[in-house]
Amino acid sequence: MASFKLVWLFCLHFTLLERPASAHFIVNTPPPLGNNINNEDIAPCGGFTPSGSDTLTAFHVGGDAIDLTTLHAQSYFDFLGMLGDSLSSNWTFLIPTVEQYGLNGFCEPSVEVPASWAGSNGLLQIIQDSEDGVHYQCMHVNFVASVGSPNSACTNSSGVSAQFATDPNLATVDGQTTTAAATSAVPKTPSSATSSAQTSASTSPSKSAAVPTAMFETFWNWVLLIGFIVISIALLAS
Ligand SMILES: [Cu+2]
Repeated sequence: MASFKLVWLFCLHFTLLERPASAHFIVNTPPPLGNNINNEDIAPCGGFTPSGSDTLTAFHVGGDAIDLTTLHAQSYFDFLGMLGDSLSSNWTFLIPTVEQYGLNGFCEPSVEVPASWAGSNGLLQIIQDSEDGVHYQCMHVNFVASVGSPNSACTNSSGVSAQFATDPNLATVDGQTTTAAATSAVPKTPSSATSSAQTSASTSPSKSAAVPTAMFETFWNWVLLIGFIVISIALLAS
């Protein structure tokens, strides 16, 4: 019986303490400031701070590709940008909120920023709202004139789809005051969204506090945890 207890505690240890960190989303192009799955809930840039020594990636104001890998079967994404890297000015919404389905590759092939940004450095920000919270990533870029050439690496994995939608939770998180523009007359697949209607939609530059990472993401994780505890107590008391 004692050896069984040991084996049980060994399993318990790996189940509760060594669980792999839950993953959220990864930015492939343009390269993000950094990617740390454990800090991805920290606004505004997933725990990273832009600096003057960052390597900047050219981003065409007339439309350029943003290539993601998402590890959630369903989530909402907001795409924002700002001039400079002080994080003190307002973020500008680049396209309406996107609701996305399916795992792995997700491509926004042509995201536009205001034409007047050409020639300046700035930041792009992506916010994901998924079942386990709100996650952030930023990219440090230099905005350049004209339209980017299509990026062949930026593709949707099979089964991936997306549409413009309204997410009340994201609207609260990022201070988006109107969702009307996001729901009318938008293409089924957001590929060449206009940016004019969505610029300067943010009235509140402050982000709400980051949502703490949930150790146990779903109901079934809780069931598993409680089951382990009950059985462990019964074993140890026997
Ligand atoms: Cu996640």
